[in-house]
Amino acid sequence: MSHNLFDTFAAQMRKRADADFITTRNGRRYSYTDALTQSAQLAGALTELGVKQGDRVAVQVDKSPEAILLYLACLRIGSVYLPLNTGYTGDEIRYFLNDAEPALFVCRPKMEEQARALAADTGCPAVATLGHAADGSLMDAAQQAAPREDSVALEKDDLAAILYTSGTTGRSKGAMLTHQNLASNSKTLASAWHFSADDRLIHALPIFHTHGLFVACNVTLMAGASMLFLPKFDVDEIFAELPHGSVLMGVPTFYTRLVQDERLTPEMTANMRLFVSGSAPLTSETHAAFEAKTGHAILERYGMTETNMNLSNPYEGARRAGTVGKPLPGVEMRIIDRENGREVPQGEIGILQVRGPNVFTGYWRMPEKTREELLEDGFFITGDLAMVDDQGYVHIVGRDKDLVISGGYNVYPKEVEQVIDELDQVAESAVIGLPHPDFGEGVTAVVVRQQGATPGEDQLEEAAVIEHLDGRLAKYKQPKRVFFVDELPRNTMGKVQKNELRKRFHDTYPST
Ligand code: MLC
Ligand code: AMP
Repeated sequence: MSHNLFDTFAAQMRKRADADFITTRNGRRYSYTDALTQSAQLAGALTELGVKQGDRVAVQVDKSPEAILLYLACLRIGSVYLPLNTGYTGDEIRYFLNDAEPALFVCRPKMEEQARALAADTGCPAVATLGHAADGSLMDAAQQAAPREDSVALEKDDLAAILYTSGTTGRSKGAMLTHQNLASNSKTLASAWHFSADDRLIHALPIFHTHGLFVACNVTLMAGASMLFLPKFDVDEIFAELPHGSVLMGVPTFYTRLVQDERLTPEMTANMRLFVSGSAPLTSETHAAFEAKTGHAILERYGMTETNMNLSNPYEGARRAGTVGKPLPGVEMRIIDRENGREVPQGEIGILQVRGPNVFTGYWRMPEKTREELLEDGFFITGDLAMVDDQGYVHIVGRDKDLVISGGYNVYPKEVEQVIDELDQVAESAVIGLPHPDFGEGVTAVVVRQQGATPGEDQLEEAAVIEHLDGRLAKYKQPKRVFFVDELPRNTMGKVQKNELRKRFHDTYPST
């Protein structure tokens, strides 16, 4: 029996043949039959471009239905889908191409020249383009290609995708996700959240991360439901679609923006059956305000790139604010005391570890990193601090890892610090996350100037630091503010005390 995830989806696609799979606000529509035929055409194009089973296909394209068809085409031929944030700069992309050695790099038409140069530098043999209006050389090739109606037979542990997550050392790690990882999690979620063919998901997330790609699209495919694709989150477009949708999935910033709008009412959301939040903590205040304004309790769940979704509040039963619910069926969890490595008693805080068919197989070509985080008994160390309350609900109370989550995007301080430290006038820097009313946490840099730099015209200022980062790091990683201090606070071991900095600059981004 083949474990190709495409086959599971294809069974639904054939059943739901004429039904909408993806529609857009400007009138584009792909039925499930279209998804079958066009993914076969794209699979044909991939084959003609030289992509084989096991090859990586790096994809940095704008959000479009065709990008999802490309993902399906990759599954069909057993190649490994490798989506990249559209915000990544050339330097960032170079790293991923070098590391993953893809057989093909699919880019936006306007980036073709730069992409070809990067591909040449990194030894990537082929480049194709895909635009948001179904344009580009990949779509041309798909029209001419002999379709591949088949799907290759695969084992459970064959890779379906590699998603890069930033690393604490500043080097991004490619999380290897198998067909089984994705299949098991999407089945579990579709059932836990009562997805059916009648659902219409309002899709406003980016499609290069777990949330918008796997949670949203795989669950839709698993249920034979349909999705309305919005290019990005836009409050007006959400309100235009809420009366016609049934489910919305979002990061907390979606909900903090929606609750501030007077259009959010029970009538506006009367057609909706479910609002899901994840990727970052949803505050109890936002949960309560949303419920007060709509009558809907947001369902908060917890996941990671490496594991897909692990914990969820219940569909039926209390969805408790400030908690991420309980382990999903098939997922095991334990909370470990960092000092003695033992499980903590209920009610105490420790490091959350998870195990299950959803958990990845390791980091691409990083066996040591894999061993550090994925234990021999199969448990994965999430790096999040958690506590189970007396009703069995899990609270994520903090992070044991030096990570900032801004608007649902992860930013590893080390990566930003390294680029700031390249400046001659910088002695050292520390990047921290501070409470931010819109993004949850705001990336903030605290910089020590080189000694000898005297106040005056040449002195390094905030704008020059930001300017240096611009073009080197994706916009969302760039600090919203930069502060200068004479020295960084350190503990007796010489380690920078980021907690002290977080206290000192706590009120940098006041709520308005
Ligand atoms: C945009 N900007 C951000 C930002 N998004 N800055 C910090 N953090 C972010 N997340 C920048 C813009 O470039 C712009 O800069 C300025 O901030 C204001 O932009 P905006 O117009 O307000 O942003 P918007 O386009 O509305 O985007 C905000 C957002 C978006 C929250 C809607 O970031 C988003 O869709 N986030 C979702 C991320 C996600 O999918 N995470 C899932 C990861 S998977 P300037 O200077 O040009 O004005 C995962 C696992 C799991 O975590 O459990 O799900
Ligand atoms: P990523 O590496 O982008 O997949 O991000 C995973 C991280 O997002 C987790 O380790 C958590 O720190 C965080 N996260 C995801 N969902 C939640 C949630 N509901 N509450 C708090 N943190 C979350």
